[in-house]
Amino acid sequence: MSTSADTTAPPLSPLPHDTEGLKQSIRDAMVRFVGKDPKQATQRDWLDATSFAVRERMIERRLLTRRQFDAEDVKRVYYLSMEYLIGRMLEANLRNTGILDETREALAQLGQDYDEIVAWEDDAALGNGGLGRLAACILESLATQGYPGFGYGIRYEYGMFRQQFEPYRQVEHPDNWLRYGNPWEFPRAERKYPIRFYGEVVEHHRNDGSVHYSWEDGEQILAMAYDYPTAGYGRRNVNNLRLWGAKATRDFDLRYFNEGDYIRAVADKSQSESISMVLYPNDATAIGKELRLKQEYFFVAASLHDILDRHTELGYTLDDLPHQVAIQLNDTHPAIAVAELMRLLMDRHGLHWARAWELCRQVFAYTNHTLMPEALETWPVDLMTRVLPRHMQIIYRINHEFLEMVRRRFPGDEERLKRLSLIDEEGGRNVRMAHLAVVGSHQINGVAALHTELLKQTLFADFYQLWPERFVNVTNGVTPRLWMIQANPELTEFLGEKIGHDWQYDLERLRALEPWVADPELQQKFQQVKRKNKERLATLVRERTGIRIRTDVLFDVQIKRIHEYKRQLLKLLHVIELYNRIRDGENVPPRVVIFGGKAAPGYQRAKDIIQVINEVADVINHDPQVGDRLKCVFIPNYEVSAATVIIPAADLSEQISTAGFEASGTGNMKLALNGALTVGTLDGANIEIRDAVGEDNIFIFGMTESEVVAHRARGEVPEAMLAGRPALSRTVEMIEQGYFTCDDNATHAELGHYLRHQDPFFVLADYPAYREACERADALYAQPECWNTAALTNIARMGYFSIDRTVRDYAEKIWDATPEPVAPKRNGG
Ligand code: F55
Repeated sequence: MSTSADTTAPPLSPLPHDTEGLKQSIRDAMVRFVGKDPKQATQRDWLDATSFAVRERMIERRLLTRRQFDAEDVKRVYYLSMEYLIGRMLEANLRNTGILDETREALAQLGQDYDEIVAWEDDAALGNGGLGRLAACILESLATQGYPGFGYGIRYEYGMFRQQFEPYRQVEHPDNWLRYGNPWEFPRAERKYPIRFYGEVVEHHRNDGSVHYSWEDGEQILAMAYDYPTAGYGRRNVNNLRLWGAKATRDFDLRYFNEGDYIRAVADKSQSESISMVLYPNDATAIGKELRLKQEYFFVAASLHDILDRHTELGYTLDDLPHQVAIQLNDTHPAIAVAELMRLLMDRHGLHWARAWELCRQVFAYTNHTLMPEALETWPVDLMTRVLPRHMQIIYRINHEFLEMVRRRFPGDEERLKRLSLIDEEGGRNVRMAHLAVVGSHQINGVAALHTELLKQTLFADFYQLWPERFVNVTNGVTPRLWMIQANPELTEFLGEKIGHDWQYDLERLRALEPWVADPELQQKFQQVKRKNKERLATLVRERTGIRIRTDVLFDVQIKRIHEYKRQLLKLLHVIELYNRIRDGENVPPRVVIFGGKAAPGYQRAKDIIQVINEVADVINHDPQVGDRLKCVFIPNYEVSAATVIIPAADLSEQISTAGFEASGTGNMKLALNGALTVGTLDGANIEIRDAVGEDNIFIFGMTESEVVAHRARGEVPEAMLAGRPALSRTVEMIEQGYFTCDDNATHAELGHYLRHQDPFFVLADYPAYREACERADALYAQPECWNTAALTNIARMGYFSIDRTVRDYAEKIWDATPEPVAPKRNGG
């Protein structure tokens, strides 16, 4: 199959990629797009003008990439995700387009400071945490490796909230990231699809006896496409991220206008446009809100409509779908796609159930990111019936056919049927979206080896028994372009001098560093790089918190969403113990402890943890007896752009979740790649990191997953762990007695009580082992040669955790897709 598109002739004459040409483009853009005299321009104006100059060059390559894909018989990969945690786009786009140095120089010649200009850009924070950042890394890698990958998501007008402390408690401020417009997006007014909600299903009986269904009435809104080009690094491939924004339909407006109710019409318009208004800031609990269900269906329906349109526009038939299209579901958030594709294939294209189902299953695959019961999405049958009546019908039919099959394989096993059913009948009837995703997919993957094993043994055990071949592991990864080349330019240069640049495309090549990890000269350089990065971070800390930190001590970093299972409290107990030992006159090795992360606004326990960390930090940081031997900072508003400053400065990476709860983690990979040593539990990808870097180069501690299960079964009171542990007892007492607060004893008392009597994630039980692991870290840090050897060994052995390997795993194990590079690996125009 091929179209007659001319793949060679550029759509327009290519733009120059040298400094002079860029300078000209930036100056032109300032006048033509920003509308300003360069003499009057602000730094934000320069940001916009520069962005326009880059985007011109990207869109050129985007059109060529598209032409090539259309002309060749390539299988396309569609990534459906409610979240993309992208961060700032200018630097990423410059870097991947290969014109960063030239643009820096062009701006300098225009009298502008590049670093100051890029800092004006707001992060695109269209995600909560790991899941959203993974989606962004995957898109970048698809483009870099030349895969025909397309991202679909929602253009939230408000992204992840901005976090402030007032002065200790988290307060959320809206993230109005689009308020000054966005130079990176291409609004596609012609790519608008009507999306229906509510209404009813009408049965049509045909003469041949067959029954057909249509979904009618209800409300319609429009999904309009906004395209964000995504450039590959060192290649000319530019892929597309298509985000949907909600628009009221004209018809909908007219109805009221005709009745003369102008105000009502305008008000309703903004109500229907509210679907894409805001990202739900929850990272670990399902959101049982009607608006959330509508968001999910809205972006899924628009995306599938778009996918099928493109498929048919290219001249393919529905029978070609499995050969041309792979759709990856990023968690269950887009799982309604299974029912939607069935609806489209049957109600719109007239396929029979069996054929439609076959196609569906060959197209979809599902990535699971959590085992935690409270994070598993279920929707009340009543709600689903009201909002998506046809989909509910289809889900019933899918369930019926599925359970019939199970009955044949396991006759008389009613309990099994209940466990497997797409409908949970306990406590009201609810649709289990994970079950819908599993039955509708040909492959289901976990995101780290342990996680996938646990999926098979627990959450999906019954499904695994039915279809063992459908379950695969794809361990997460991170993009070295953002998390090394951009975040750590000095380390990048240092690596370049020693081992060249091949690792940028094939991270396994970092291994070439291994013969030199103990080399004194290399170690000295590495230490200099770390120190510079610490100074960069110290500046950010001073700007954001007013706290001054020294840069000649161990930087101990825990950056991630705040959650009980991630155990920020475990780190806090250690900080308090260090404080006590310093006050007792002990000679404790100096350190700076850095926290960063947001709490879901409705997650009171997480918010209490933030407050108490801030209060403890305040006491410690102002105690003259402590001085600069211990500092504790909670950096407000942790986001991608802050992560790129924090991660390269870290010595110690805290990955201390209760074993069995962190599906994978990806911060663990970013930190180790930048030469931080991990103190961690045997959880998620920590296990694979240990296997890669070697036991001597990581500080593993605490209960294993099976020990956690056994410990829980024993049902001991957490308090019992305090017996014979005077230092830990004192720490807990100080919290519960309000030592660190002048006005909020209640929160502290409550948190102390929680540790003593509930402690659902075994902070107290793991504390002794954790403390001991931290001491091992201190002891190693006291021997710089040994520490640096271990840190450099970590870097050399992190190749496996490249997102490029992850994406190749998906391509081979799940998508059956091959790369289609537009040009050989080389930067430039
Ligand atoms: C977002 C929305 C909802 Cl409703 C539920 C969860 C989330 C979310 O952000 N989850 C998330 O970030 N999960 C994380 O995914 C990472 C990538 O696979 C893992 O590394 C990490 O272990 C997992 O917690």
